[in-house]
Amino acid sequence: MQFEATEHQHNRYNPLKDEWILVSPHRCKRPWSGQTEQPPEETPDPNNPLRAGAVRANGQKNPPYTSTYVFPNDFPALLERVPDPPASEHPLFVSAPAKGTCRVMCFHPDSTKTVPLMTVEEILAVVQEWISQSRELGRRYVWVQIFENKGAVMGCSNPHPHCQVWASSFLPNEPRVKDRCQKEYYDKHGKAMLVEYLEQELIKKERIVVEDEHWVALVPYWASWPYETMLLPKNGSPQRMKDLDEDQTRSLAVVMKELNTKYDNLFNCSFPYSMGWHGAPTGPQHQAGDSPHWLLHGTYLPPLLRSATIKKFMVGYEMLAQPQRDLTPELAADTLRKCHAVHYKLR
Ligand code: H2U
Repeated sequence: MQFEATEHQHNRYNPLKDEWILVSPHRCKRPWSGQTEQPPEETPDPNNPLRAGAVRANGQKNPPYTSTYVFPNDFPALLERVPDPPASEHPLFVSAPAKGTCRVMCFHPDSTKTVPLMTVEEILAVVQEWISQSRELGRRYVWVQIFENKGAVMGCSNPHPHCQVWASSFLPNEPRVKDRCQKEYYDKHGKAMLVEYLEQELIKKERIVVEDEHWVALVPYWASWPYETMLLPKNGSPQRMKDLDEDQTRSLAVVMKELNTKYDNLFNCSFPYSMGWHGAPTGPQHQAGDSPHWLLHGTYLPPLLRSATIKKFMVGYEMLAQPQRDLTPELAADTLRKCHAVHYKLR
């Protein structure tokens, strides 16, 4: 019997995280059936605290903002001024200092305007604010994590379009592993892993969902979530968000709108996900261009599997062994690529 990636189970290697993913395509021989039952619409609370002019939990009033609006998280997981833990006395009981700051960033004054329903200009304002936040906080902190939790299924507390920015004095696990893996690849091959990866993907054209002159949105070869995608810049190898030029910034807004439109059209719902950005570490120890092993990239991690209400659970085998998926990344990319380019609410 000849091996067929669309038929036969196999492991795929994720070189960014030094992890394996089990792909079991024989479990879903039938392609996606087009099931689109309606999920409950997430109607924004008219008194939601992220709205322009709303009074937040700490009693402060938001200004009547008209574009993006950033404020300090009223319940921050990281504070700037706290005492350090004592030196560890045993190698199995190690603690380390953790300092930082947490901010909330509203994308738009209108609570119903999610990214795919925003104009390119409005999304551009979001991207510009991301660049400005990472530039400012990156002067002081080694890591600035921009992330968006979207949808109740992802634990998002508020449907108002927003993301969070957590800056920390330490390199968290995910970027620490990605830094190590990309460095090892660069030292061995003399080329950034993701630059080489994107070149290969552009030749193979099997997993691309959206593409323009400056950006590619693709389902990574090693994706764990059913419709996971990665946003990769084509030109200039930007290492950090602040390295993006004007054309790349605008193009990112266009590609984000197209990708998010396809996501919403996949199951006719406001597509839930966690997304965020990873680039070279920052802080006073780092200078522009000092991390040629890094390529800035965005990651979308959506949980939905078969419909607006049927999600993939990363439980049992995933928690105790390794991630497993039925749908191949190629089929996921093909299905997303074929989704309508105009949002279902705007047709
Ligand atoms: P989600 O992105 O997970 O929905 O979280 C929204 C954040 O907004 C959450 O971290 C903050 C919460 O602490 N928040 C405030 O800072 N002030 C408020 O009045 C409400 C929510």
